[in-house]
Amino acid sequence: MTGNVDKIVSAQVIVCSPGRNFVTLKITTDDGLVGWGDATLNGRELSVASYLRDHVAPLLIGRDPARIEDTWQYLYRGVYWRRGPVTMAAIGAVDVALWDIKGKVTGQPVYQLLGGAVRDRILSYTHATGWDIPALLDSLDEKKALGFQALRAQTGVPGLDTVYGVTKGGKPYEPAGRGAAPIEEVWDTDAYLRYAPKALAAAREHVGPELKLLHDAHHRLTPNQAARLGKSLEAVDLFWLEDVTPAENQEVLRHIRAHTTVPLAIGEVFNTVWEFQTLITEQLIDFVRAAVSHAGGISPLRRIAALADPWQIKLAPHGPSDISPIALGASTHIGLSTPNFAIQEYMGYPDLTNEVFPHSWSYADGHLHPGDQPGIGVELDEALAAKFPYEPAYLPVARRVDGSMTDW
Ligand code: EZ4
Ligand code: CO
Repeated sequence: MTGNVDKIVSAQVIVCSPGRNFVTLKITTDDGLVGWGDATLNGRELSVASYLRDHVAPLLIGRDPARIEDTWQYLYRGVYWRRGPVTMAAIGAVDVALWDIKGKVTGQPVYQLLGGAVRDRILSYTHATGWDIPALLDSLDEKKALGFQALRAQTGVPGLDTVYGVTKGGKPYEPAGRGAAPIEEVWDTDAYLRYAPKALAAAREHVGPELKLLHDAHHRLTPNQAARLGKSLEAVDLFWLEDVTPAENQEVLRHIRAHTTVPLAIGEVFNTVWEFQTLITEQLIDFVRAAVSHAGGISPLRRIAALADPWQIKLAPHGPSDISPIALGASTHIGLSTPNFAIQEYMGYPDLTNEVFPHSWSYADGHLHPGDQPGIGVELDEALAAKFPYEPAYLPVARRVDGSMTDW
């Protein structure tokens, strides 16, 4: 080590809304290197921006950008008030930005610094969505034609006007709605349970045995409803059934596991290894769905994957449109270099988002690759981003037919 240690000289937060809101962290070193991180938290963007601007950026100035792990520990252990989505999204942006800088310092893509590629390309899945079964089957065909070999299938439910994961009229699905307050949806789990098995059976019959089919129940079932749904879907041979129950109570997963072999995927709303500990060590899930940004960055997501590996549980990072192309890029470096990685969610981005975040990662034939640019390989076009200022937007909320609130 020479005496000439590099230092962080600025940490700026940029909130932009090219079609949807994104929070981006830009860390600059005194050598003029720039690292980018994603701090987007859907519907709570400004809270993470404030956490970073008001409480993290001042602490980063003067720190050595090479000390990624020490900075992570400092921001996690060093603040007393640890965990939670806002905190961890903020720390995640710092971690990814520092890995980006380390890649640029060494001239290596980040996956090389993580041990190098263990696979040639990263299996990805995207969303097929149709308001009714014929529309779902058309959507499956359309996504298959783009090369996808794994597809999440979601349909509308007769009697309901709005359903998670589904659009009417073939529009791309984007859960957050612009406006000063969340859209209120009416949800009926019984109606869903009457229809979803039919729709998924029709989807399997349509696509044949090989295509991987996934489904997201989005936290809406009781343990017993989940167990029954899992049993009824066994012949569909799902790649996974996601977020069957609200995951705060993890004990209920034991009941579900005892009754069905449908593979379970959980964890997009989790943000530390501690929320996965029981699920992993009791083998209550098959796939960890944490997002690189929301789980605190590359460093802790690799630790979660390492914990999962001996239980033969695989990493399948969250990758919806509310994860910016920076976090998606970071996720592809993990996917390429982590042995127990399974699949990356890839909803894709509108053209404008791809222009605002130029990136080296690419999609081809159902797979992603991070590219070989030093660092993460994604940046923000600040001049273009400035043309799209923040607009209030929220995820919907859901009420039961009697008007009471339920899980969205
Ligand atoms: O609802 O990203 O598996 N993917 C998902 C997503 C989440 C949104 C919430 O911001 O469940 O569509
Ligand atoms: Co999900």
